[in-house]
Amino acid sequence: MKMTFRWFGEKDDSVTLSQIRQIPGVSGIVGALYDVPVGGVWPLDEILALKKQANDAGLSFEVVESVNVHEDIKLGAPTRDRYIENYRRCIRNLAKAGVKVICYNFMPVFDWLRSDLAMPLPDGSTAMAYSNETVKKLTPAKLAEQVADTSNGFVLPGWEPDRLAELRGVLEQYQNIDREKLAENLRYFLEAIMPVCEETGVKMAIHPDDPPWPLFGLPRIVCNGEDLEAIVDMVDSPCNCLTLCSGSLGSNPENDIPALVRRFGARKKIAFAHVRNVKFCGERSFHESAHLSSCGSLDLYEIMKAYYDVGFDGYVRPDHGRMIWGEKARPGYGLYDRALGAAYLNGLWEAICKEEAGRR
Ligand SMILES: [Mn+2]
Repeated sequence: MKMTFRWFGEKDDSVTLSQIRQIPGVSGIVGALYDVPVGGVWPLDEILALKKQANDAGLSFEVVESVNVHEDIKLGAPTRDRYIENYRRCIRNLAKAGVKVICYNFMPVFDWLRSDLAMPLPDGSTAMAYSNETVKKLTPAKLAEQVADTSNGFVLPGWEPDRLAELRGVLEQYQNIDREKLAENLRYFLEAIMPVCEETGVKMAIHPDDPPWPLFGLPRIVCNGEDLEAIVDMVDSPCNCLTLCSGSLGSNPENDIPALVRRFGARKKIAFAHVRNVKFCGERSFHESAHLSSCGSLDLYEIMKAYYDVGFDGYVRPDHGRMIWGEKARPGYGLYDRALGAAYLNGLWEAICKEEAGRR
């Protein structure tokens, strides 16, 4: 298991590489180039510069999150082949810089959604939350506005102004896209890029939809075990893998996370693990919580035990954290609570490893 930490770059992150380097057990960053528009090719020199920055700070850079998929690919538009060719070139450039895993998602329009980016918790911290009641009352445009107003001045991934400017037009284009069509477009994309992945050894790791249910009538195809199974079977390749995000999938109590880890871990389909906790607050409603099992609805010990049992040796990150100790940072991406999360996951892992070694 290789513990990593997402980093948004010198310009766009309140957390520094030297702070990340000091979190015990964290060996690398999960990064991206945020200046390249969706659909563009990431320049090799810029990727190498990011890698050098990380390496100079004593951290590896082997995981990218995300190379976003252009909307035309998801829509199956006639222009998609040009964007797919760019994606292939992107994979080649990332491979040249030593990147091993690319996390991506196939969510129409909205990358991820919360109704509240700073819900106060009883201990005085704040966390990102989703209330079905609130979302039902808002239009997509209103929600986008609300996200922009409460993000502490940061532009959130998936909520970039250029993407939101075209919101209405893009939503209209999806009117003729159902689940089957969207899945077919994913298959087309995967079939086109897998040869490059196999040649370069880069694994594509699809992130589940967050939250894992349809929004505003838009189809969603990465919501549960059945969906994940359909995707890994869509194109048979060792590079067609998953980012198993316990928080995203776990927002639906019907998703049994340890069982999913065992099911897909046994097939070596999990390239990247996002491990965090959520607390259910009613039908399609939840808030993110501290990682500790007793703070949320998921059993993090059982999740880590499942990773151990399937011999998981991939990348993991604590994913999101609450905002604690007065920190001002990108919602979900402060230093303190994610560092606590990493330390806790490392603690569970050490205990599980030693317990199991004693048994043999
Ligand atoms: Mn995640």
